[in-house]
Amino acid sequence: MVERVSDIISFVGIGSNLGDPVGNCRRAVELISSINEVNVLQESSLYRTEPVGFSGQDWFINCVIEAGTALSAHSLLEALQQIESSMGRAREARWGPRTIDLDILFYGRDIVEDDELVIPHPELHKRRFVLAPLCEIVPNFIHPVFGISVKEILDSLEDKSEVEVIKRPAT
Ligand code: A4P
Ligand code: MG
Repeated sequence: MVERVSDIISFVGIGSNLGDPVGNCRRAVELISSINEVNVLQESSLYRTEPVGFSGQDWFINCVIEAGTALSAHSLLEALQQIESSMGRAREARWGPRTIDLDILFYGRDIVEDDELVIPHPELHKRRFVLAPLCEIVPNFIHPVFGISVKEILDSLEDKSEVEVIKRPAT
Protein backbone atom coordinates (compact mmCIF):
# COMPACT_ATOMS: atom_id res chain seq x y z
CA MET A 1 0.00 0.00 0.00
CA VAL A 2 1.28 3.48 -0.81
CA GLU A 3 1.43 5.96 2.04
CA ARG A 4 -0.85 8.90 1.37
CA VAL A 5 -0.16 12.47 2.32
CA SER A 6 -3.31 12.52 4.45
CA ASP A 7 -2.16 9.56 6.54
CA ILE A 8 -1.57 10.14 10.24
CA ILE A 9 1.53 8.51 11.70
CA SER A 10 0.53 6.35 14.61
CA PHE A 11 2.45 4.02 16.95
CA VAL A 12 0.97 0.84 18.36
CA GLY A 13 2.39 -1.12 21.30
CA ILE A 14 1.96 -4.89 21.11
CA GLY A 15 2.30 -7.29 24.04
CA SER A 16 1.60 -10.93 24.87
CA ASN A 17 2.47 -13.36 27.66
CA LEU A 18 0.02 -16.22 27.08
CA GLY A 19 0.21 -19.18 24.69
CA ASP A 20 2.85 -18.53 22.03
CA PRO A 21 3.77 -14.88 22.72
CA VAL A 22 6.27 -14.56 19.83
CA GLY A 23 3.75 -16.06 17.39
CA ASN A 24 0.98 -13.89 18.83
CA CYS A 25 2.97 -10.68 18.33
CA ARG A 26 3.95 -11.64 14.77
CA ARG A 27 0.37 -12.56 13.95
CA ALA A 28 -0.89 -9.25 15.38
CA VAL A 29 1.53 -7.31 13.13
CA GLU A 30 0.26 -9.29 10.11
CA LEU A 31 -3.35 -8.60 11.03
CA ILE A 32 -2.68 -4.89 11.57
CA SER A 33 -0.98 -4.76 8.14
CA SER A 34 -4.09 -6.27 6.62
CA ILE A 35 -6.45 -3.56 7.95
CA ASN A 36 -7.70 -1.40 5.11
CA GLU A 37 -6.31 2.11 5.45
CA VAL A 38 -3.45 1.03 7.71
CA ASN A 39 0.04 0.86 6.31
CA VAL A 40 2.76 -0.58 8.59
CA LEU A 41 5.92 1.48 8.00
CA GLN A 42 8.33 0.21 10.65
CA GLU A 43 8.46 -2.66 13.08
CA SER A 44 10.77 -2.89 16.09
CA SER A 45 12.55 -6.04 17.15
CA LEU A 46 10.74 -8.32 19.53
CA TYR A 47 11.72 -7.83 23.18
CA ARG A 48 11.48 -10.23 26.08
CA THR A 49 10.34 -8.11 29.03
CA GLU A 50 9.89 -8.52 32.74
CA PRO A 51 6.21 -8.12 33.76
CA VAL A 52 5.34 -4.70 35.19
CA GLY A 53 2.49 -4.07 37.62
CA PHE A 54 1.60 -7.69 38.32
CA SER A 55 4.16 -10.12 39.74
CA GLY A 56 4.13 -13.88 39.40
CA GLN A 57 3.23 -14.00 35.73
CA ASP A 58 5.32 -15.03 32.73
CA TRP A 59 7.61 -12.56 31.00
CA PHE A 60 6.10 -10.74 28.03
CA ILE A 61 7.04 -10.37 24.43
CA ASN A 62 6.65 -6.73 23.37
CA CYS A 63 7.22 -4.75 20.19
CA VAL A 64 6.12 -1.46 18.64
CA ILE A 65 5.06 -0.64 15.10
CA GLU A 66 4.79 2.63 13.23
CA ALA A 67 1.83 2.85 10.88
CA GLY A 68 0.37 5.43 8.56
CA THR A 69 -3.39 5.47 8.68
CA ALA A 70 -6.36 7.28 7.20
CA LEU A 71 -8.55 5.99 10.05
CA SER A 72 -9.61 8.24 12.90
CA ALA A 73 -8.10 7.38 16.29
CA HIS A 74 -11.38 5.83 17.43
CA SER A 75 -11.74 3.76 14.24
CA LEU A 76 -8.17 2.56 14.68
CA LEU A 77 -8.96 1.53 18.28
CA GLU A 78 -12.03 -0.35 17.05
CA ALA A 79 -9.98 -2.17 14.40
CA LEU A 80 -7.32 -3.10 16.98
CA GLN A 81 -9.96 -4.37 19.41
CA GLN A 82 -11.42 -6.56 16.64
CA ILE A 83 -7.96 -8.08 16.19
CA GLU A 84 -7.65 -8.66 19.95
CA SER A 85 -11.01 -10.47 19.91
CA SER A 86 -10.22 -12.46 16.77
CA MET A 87 -7.02 -13.67 18.45
CA GLY A 88 -9.04 -14.98 21.34
CA ARG A 89 -8.37 -12.34 23.93
CA ALA A 90 -10.95 -12.55 26.68
CA ARG A 91 -11.32 -9.71 29.19
CA GLU A 92 -8.54 -10.80 31.47
CA ALA A 93 -7.45 -9.24 34.75
CA ARG A 94 -6.21 -5.66 34.41
CA TRP A 95 -2.43 -5.82 34.07
CA GLY A 96 -2.71 -9.63 34.22
CA PRO A 97 -1.65 -12.22 31.62
CA ARG A 98 -3.02 -11.66 28.12
CA THR A 99 -3.00 -13.36 24.70
CA ILE A 100 -2.56 -10.04 22.96
CA ASP A 101 -2.73 -6.39 24.00
CA LEU A 102 -2.75 -3.62 21.39
CA ASP A 103 -2.37 -0.08 22.71
CA ILE A 104 -2.32 3.12 20.67
CA LEU A 105 0.75 4.95 21.95
CA PHE A 106 0.64 8.04 19.74
CA TYR A 107 -1.71 9.22 17.00
CA GLY A 108 0.24 11.91 15.21
CA ARG A 109 0.76 14.69 17.73
CA ASP A 110 -2.89 14.56 18.78
CA ILE A 111 -3.95 14.62 22.40
CA VAL A 112 -7.13 12.64 23.01
CA GLU A 113 -8.86 12.16 26.33
CA ASP A 114 -12.33 10.67 26.52
CA ASP A 115 -14.03 7.63 28.03
CA GLU A 116 -12.70 5.24 25.38
CA LEU A 117 -9.35 6.63 24.47
CA VAL A 118 -6.41 8.37 26.07
CA ILE A 119 -3.57 9.35 23.73
CA PRO A 120 -0.64 9.59 24.27
CA HIS A 121 -1.01 6.34 26.19
CA PRO A 122 -0.95 7.47 29.85
CA GLU A 123 1.61 4.87 31.00
CA LEU A 124 4.04 4.81 28.10
CA HIS A 125 6.48 7.34 29.53
CA LYS A 126 6.95 5.12 32.61
CA ARG A 127 7.50 1.82 30.81
CA ARG A 128 10.78 0.46 29.59
CA PHE A 129 8.95 -2.35 27.73
CA VAL A 130 7.33 0.33 25.52
CA LEU A 131 10.12 2.93 25.34
CA ALA A 132 12.93 0.50 24.40
CA PRO A 133 11.22 -0.76 21.20
CA LEU A 134 9.83 2.71 20.45
CA CYS A 135 13.31 4.26 20.66
CA GLU A 136 14.69 1.57 18.37
CA ILE A 137 12.47 2.87 15.54
CA VAL A 138 11.86 6.59 16.35
CA PRO A 139 14.25 7.85 19.07
CA ASN A 140 13.65 11.49 18.09
CA PHE A 141 9.86 11.43 18.23
CA ILE A 142 8.72 14.24 20.52
CA HIS A 143 6.13 13.30 23.14
CA PRO A 144 3.34 15.81 22.45
CA VAL A 145 2.55 16.37 26.14
CA PHE A 146 6.07 16.44 27.65
CA GLY A 147 7.77 18.12 24.70
CA ILE A 148 10.90 15.94 24.86
CA SER A 149 12.00 13.01 22.73
CA VAL A 150 11.17 9.43 23.63
CA LYS A 151 14.93 8.77 23.86
CA GLU A 152 15.28 11.49 26.49
CA ILE A 153 12.40 9.92 28.42
CA LEU A 154 14.04 6.47 28.20
CA ASP A 155 17.40 7.84 29.34
CA SER A 156 15.94 9.25 32.56
CA LEU A 157 13.55 6.39 33.28
CA GLU A 158 12.99 5.10 36.81
CA ASP A 159 11.57 1.75 35.64
CA LYS A 160 14.47 -0.66 36.12
CA SER A 161 12.60 -3.74 34.85
CA GLU A 162 14.57 -5.87 32.43
CA VAL A 163 14.08 -5.85 28.67
CA GLU A 164 16.15 -7.78 26.12
CA VAL A 165 15.99 -7.93 22.35
CA ILE A 166 15.23 -11.43 21.17
CA LYS A 167 14.78 -11.18 17.41
CA ARG A 168 15.14 -8.87 14.49
CA PRO A 169 11.92 -8.34 12.56
CA ALA A 170 11.53 -10.64 9.55
CA THR A 171 12.27 -8.71 6.37
N1 A4P B 1 -8.04 2.73 26.08
C1 A4P B 1 -7.84 4.01 26.48
N2 A4P B 1 -6.77 4.52 25.84
C2 A4P B 1 -6.28 3.55 25.02
C3 A4P B 1 -5.20 3.51 24.10
N3 A4P B 1 -4.40 4.58 23.92
N4 A4P B 1 -4.99 2.36 23.42
C4 A4P B 1 -9.14 1.92 26.60
C5 A4P B 1 -5.79 1.27 23.62
N5 A4P B 1 -6.86 1.27 24.48
C6 A4P B 1 -7.09 2.40 25.17
O1 A4P B 1 -8.03 -1.76 27.58
C7 A4P B 1 -9.08 -1.21 28.35
C8 A4P B 1 -9.65 0.01 27.65
O2 A4P B 1 -8.62 0.99 27.52
C9 A4P B 1 -10.09 -0.24 26.22
O3 A4P B 1 -11.42 -0.67 26.17
C10 A4P B 1 -9.93 1.14 25.57
O4 A4P B 1 -11.18 1.79 25.39
P1 A4P B 1 -7.73 -3.28 27.61
O5 A4P B 1 -6.61 -3.53 26.64
O6 A4P B 1 -9.00 -4.01 27.43
O7 A4P B 1 -7.31 -3.52 29.13
P2 A4P B 1 -5.91 -3.79 29.75
O8 A4P B 1 -4.87 -4.04 28.70
O9 A4P B 1 -6.06 -4.82 30.80
O10 A4P B 1 -5.61 -2.44 30.44
P3 A4P B 1 -4.56 -1.49 29.99
O11 A4P B 1 -4.73 -0.22 30.78
O12 A4P B 1 -4.49 -1.38 28.48
O13 A4P B 1 -3.28 -2.27 30.51
P4 A4P B 1 -1.91 -1.88 30.03
O14 A4P B 1 -1.64 -0.52 30.51
O15 A4P B 1 -1.78 -2.16 28.58
O16 A4P B 1 -1.00 -2.85 30.87
N6 A4P B 1 4.42 -5.80 31.46
C11 A4P B 1 5.20 -6.06 30.39
N7 A4P B 1 6.50 -6.38 30.55
N8 A4P B 1 4.69 -5.97 29.11
C12 A4P B 1 3.37 -5.62 28.87
O17 A4P B 1 2.95 -5.58 27.69
N9 A4P B 1 1.24 -4.96 29.83
C13 A4P B 1 0.47 -4.67 30.86
C14 A4P B 1 -0.90 -4.22 30.59
C15 A4P B 1 0.98 -4.76 32.25
N10 A4P B 1 2.35 -5.18 32.36
C16 A4P B 1 3.11 -5.44 31.28
C17 A4P B 1 2.53 -5.34 29.98
MG1 MG C 1 -4.56 -2.46 26.49
